[in-house]
Amino acid sequence: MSRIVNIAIGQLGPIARADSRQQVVKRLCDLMREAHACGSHLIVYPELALTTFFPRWYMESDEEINSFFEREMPSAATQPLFDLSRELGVGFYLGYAELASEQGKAVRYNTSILVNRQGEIVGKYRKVHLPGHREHEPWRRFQHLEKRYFTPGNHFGVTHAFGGKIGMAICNDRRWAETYRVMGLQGVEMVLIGYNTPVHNAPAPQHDDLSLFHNQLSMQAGAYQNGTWVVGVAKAGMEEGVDGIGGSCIIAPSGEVLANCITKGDEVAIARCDLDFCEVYKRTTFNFDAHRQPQAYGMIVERRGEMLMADGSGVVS
Ligand code: CDV
Repeated sequence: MSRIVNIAIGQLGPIARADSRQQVVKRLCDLMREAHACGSHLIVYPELALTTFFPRWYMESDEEINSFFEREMPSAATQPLFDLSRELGVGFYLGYAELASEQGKAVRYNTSILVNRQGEIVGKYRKVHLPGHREHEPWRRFQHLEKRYFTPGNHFGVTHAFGGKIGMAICNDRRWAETYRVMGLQGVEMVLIGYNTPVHNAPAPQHDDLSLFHNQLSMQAGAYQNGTWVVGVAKAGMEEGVDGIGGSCIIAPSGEVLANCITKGDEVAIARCDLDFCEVYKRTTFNFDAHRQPQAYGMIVERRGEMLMADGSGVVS
């Protein structure tokens, strides 16, 4: 079986609050057709790719909040994307807001799915690292209320698909070494990541100029240190008054960027990815079995925050 996966970035430009699911799905279908014309097997769309990035607004009404969520997948509105996937033989990663029902209770997740070339869902991931805050913080230029609107997921899994081991993460997850390493320990060969990242970081505006650098730095480190391909895909541009970074790219296990978008609008960029290229990293520098020292890493799972040092420095979590 071929170990080459032709990957397409399906970067989106802004989605307005007033845009319907049907309008957005049409844009996703257009990108899929373009990816297919370029010979792609799999197209990767951004985080929360069916609506505007609604956590920028403080809302209290369940009805209003739930209007941004999907109760089923596929739904009537998203079925055309699944139909096109089957027709063209192009799989996809799609981020969306999921309204799940657990023991009769509604639970909201920031979710992504992996769909194979037959248009079937073969993997689901729920965002683990939810950034931002829970309550209204009027001092910010815009809100980032992911902690209010979503429950965190608790698992980084890997799916056997596209001839290899495929992992998923969502936006803020890409900044955390643990995200990649937990999947690296499952032999991941390609990590798919959709994101919405405002250029302006309210708690640390001095980082604004470094937004694109930090985006690429995190994904390149994750790729190299785990010998895996990484595909990062933005929803970019000026959306409802908030500027989002672009910088969508495909990174090889060497840490090198193989392809990237050059706009902040709807754009396809492609790369031919050989999953066997992971092997030389996984069997040498990052041969986990030969070189990792897990007995020295206990703190990673024993505690969440930095510990207070004997001299009183550090942070008490
Ligand atoms: N959607 C995100 O998770 N965004 C965060 C921002 C808030 C920093 C990110 O890590 O890109």
